[in-house]
Amino acid sequence: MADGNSANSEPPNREGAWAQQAEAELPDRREREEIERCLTFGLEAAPTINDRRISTFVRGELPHFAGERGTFLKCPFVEDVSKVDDAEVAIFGVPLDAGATYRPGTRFGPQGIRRSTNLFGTYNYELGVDLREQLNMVDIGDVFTIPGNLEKSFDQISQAMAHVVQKGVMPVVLGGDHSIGFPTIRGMAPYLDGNIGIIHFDRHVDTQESDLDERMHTTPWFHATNIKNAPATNLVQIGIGGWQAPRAGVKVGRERQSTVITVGDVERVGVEKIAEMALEVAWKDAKAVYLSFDIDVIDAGFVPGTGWPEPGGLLPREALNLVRMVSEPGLAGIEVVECSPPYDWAEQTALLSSRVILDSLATQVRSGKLGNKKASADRHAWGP
Ligand SMILES: [Mn+2]
Repeated sequence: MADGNSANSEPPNREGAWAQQAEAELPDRREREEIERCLTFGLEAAPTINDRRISTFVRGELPHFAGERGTFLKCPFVEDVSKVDDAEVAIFGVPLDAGATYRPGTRFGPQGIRRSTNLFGTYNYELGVDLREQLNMVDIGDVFTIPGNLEKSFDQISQAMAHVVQKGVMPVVLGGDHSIGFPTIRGMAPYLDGNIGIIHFDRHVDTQESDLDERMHTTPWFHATNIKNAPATNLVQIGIGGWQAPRAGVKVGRERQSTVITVGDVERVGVEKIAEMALEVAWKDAKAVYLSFDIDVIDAGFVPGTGWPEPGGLLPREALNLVRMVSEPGLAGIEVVECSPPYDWAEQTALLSSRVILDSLATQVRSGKLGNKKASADRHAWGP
């Protein structure tokens, strides 16, 4: 366009322009605290270093290639989980692949997802959110799962979930294979005084009763929707389709009236309408909504590191758009599952897994559903 600079060519509601201004309103207190801590604990830098915010030993966010803390986004670690209630959001890993029926490796999912966050800062341009400044989020480490025993692992997962939810903290779960969808819901359901809706992103329905004679990662929603306050009528499944859909699961979905949305539906109807529809189903007479995101919902070309890659899935930007839209009214919890680092290369499956969590949390901060709880204990903390 020859006339690119005239006022007439400015598109309405240009996000780029809004975000450029929004950054000016963000606080920087937590960043300043971090730099101070780096200098105290990591020693002041050598005299030739001009930027005096740099320390001798890495103790903070920078540089991104070093100083791995083993937490999600290098956020504060809380060792004593009895004190998790000082946080608003608690991240924890569920390293499990006993429920995988094809490629294993999701026991390394939490490790891979956390490591991938080394590439990200705490600020997102389009959303105008800085998590370090605005969200009191902690990492509480991993659940002690029992390799080779699904049911014992489920009990550990439900207990961990119940602990966090009971403390009034929002859980964010780094999976693990998708069998964990049942014990996570089972852990939180008793603490909600009403129904819970589930927004489930996946290429697979995961609604059959058993697979290979056990409650594998193809079965979570059969068992979760047997829980009284987690009815299948509040289960909406987005991205379903392809050649990996067991007919037994389809039958159960039909009988229990889950709502299935295919990739073709997303393409034809558009992400905005689909998000509206998903929210309507999930929130109908429900008290809370949970997001269960299987990374294999994204086209296999983008997510090689997963248990059952299925070509023809969502594009990353469609998926992230949908995640942001369904997160806006607030969520009771999030799980991202099926990231298998041994099959991942260049970390792209882990990076996308992290983005789902980051974009959802930041959207909830922006819509005012998160970002309201201050840390009160005397600890290294993020947020207001
Ligand atoms: Mn799947």
